Amino acid sequence: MRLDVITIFPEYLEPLNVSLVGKARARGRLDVRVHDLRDWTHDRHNTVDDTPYGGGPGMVMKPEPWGEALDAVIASGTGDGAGEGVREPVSPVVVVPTPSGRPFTQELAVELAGRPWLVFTPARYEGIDRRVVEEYAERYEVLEVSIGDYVLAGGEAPVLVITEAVARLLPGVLGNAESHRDDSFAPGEMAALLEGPVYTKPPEWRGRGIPEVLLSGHHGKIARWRRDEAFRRTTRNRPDLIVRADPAAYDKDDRRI
Ligand code: 6GU
Repeated sequence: MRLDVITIFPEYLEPLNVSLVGKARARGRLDVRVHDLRDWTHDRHNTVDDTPYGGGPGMVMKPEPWGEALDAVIASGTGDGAGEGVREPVSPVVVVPTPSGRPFTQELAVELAGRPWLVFTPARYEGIDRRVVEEYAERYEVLEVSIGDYVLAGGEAPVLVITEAVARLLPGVLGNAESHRDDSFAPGEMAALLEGPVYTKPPEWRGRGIPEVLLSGHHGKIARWRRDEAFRRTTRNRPDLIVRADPAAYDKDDRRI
């Protein structure tokens, strides 16, 4: 999978060299390219923003640098340009992080993980001139995405969040292919339940033991205990998820006990 990020703070994306995403890059599962938006400005001050039409606080990112940057980056991967990003000419999904976007969910992460090429356009200030989204939506898939109901100063942190959620779903990135099958929020029979508590060695720590059932070796009982704990935790932390849960799905395993 190829990821391009166009930003005025390339250094903000340094964490993409670390941990899971960094390893995915080192292993060749991810081709990440970070670009400085100011490379596509032409004035002495490398201006990327201006005052909003209609007035109001803050600044708006100018359309011209974004247009030139997106044209150059997209051309480098579609066979129209000098670079060769991807083997066959493919179309990118342009991901625009914005608090006004559609919610980023595990379902959307799964969808994006199935795409060959994502181009991120994290903005600062009050966002990007609307015409940029209009222009590229005519030629490409453009997704405006929010990572939650709060306002950040820019889209770079959301790019890190989205990239990590997507990268860990790519084949061969997580050590254990099974380990995201029962993630909290994973589509499937445990959908809409948070994961319960986990334990490892030592069997006693500061006087605290391990739930007996986990030492029983009884897989059916362990599965039911985990399901019950997941329900308990979800009820406490995310009651909104419980109303969407299908109790029959969670009881399915009971006859094995
Ligand atoms: Cl994607 N961007 C910004 N600036 N703030 C946010 C966000 C995105 N998602 C939630 N808050």
